[in-house]
Amino acid sequence: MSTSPALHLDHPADLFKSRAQFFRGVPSMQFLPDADRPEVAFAGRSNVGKSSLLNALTGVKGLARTSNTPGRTQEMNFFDLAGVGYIVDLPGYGYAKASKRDIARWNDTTNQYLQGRPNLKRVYVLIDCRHGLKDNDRQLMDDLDVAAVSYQLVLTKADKIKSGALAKVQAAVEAEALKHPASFPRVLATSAEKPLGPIGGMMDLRDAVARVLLGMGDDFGDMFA
Ligand SMILES: Nc1nc2c(ncn2[C@@H]2O[C@H](COP(=O)(O)OP(=O)(O)OP(=O)(O)O)[C@@H](O)[C@H]2O)c(=O)[nH]1
Ligand SMILES: [Mg+2]
Repeated sequence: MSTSPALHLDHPADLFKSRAQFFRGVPSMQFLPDADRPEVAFAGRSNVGKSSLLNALTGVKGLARTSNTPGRTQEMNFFDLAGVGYIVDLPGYGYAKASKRDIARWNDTTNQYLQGRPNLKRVYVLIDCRHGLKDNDRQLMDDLDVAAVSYQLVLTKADKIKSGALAKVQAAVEAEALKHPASFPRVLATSAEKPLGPIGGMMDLRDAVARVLLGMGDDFGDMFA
């Protein structure tokens, strides 16, 4: 497949053979890097597993800071992948005990970013498979619909429930995704703990993210497979 001379990839997901690197923590819009390359962002409720998924996705342990304490990620953290694009780990929303200041920060900075970033090619909206969609997830989906920012829903922590229950949640979330114009119809199920198992879903996510960053368009062929 064709890429820049420095990159020889047999498959899009091979992009992840390059080691992702921390690029910059961004507390407010003025610190954003130039919008000179494609970018994808990971959004979701606090503690849903955004930072863990990013570590599993890139295969770089400790790249994004994870924690049992909700609200761990407080800035937008930018990671560079092979100079091709940025992957952004966003602060979580919906943490009941967050201070007013933190909530305001999410609302202002992260919303501004999500709705006004020209090179933001896709948002991955993470949903804990044990809880399904919550109202604040739906709010984000509505906002992204209005801003016409394309997004895909990704179930996290798939190792925590049985496969039958997972399939049910996946079907329910997929049914809801179909009603949102900017949402992908297909919902991925992932686990950061068991990334290579049958429920790991990591190869699908790697393929999806790499295609977006490489500007290859989506593999609609197996979208409903
Ligand atoms: N079993 C299991 N635990 C997970 C998985 N992903 C994340 N966790 C755990 O969930 C907790 C939260 O993970 P984080 O990755 O820090 O979540 P986050 O969404 O980045 O959280 P904030 O930055 O606070 O918004 C940690 O204790 C993780 O170890 C998973 O796939 N399986
Ligand atoms: Mg985090």
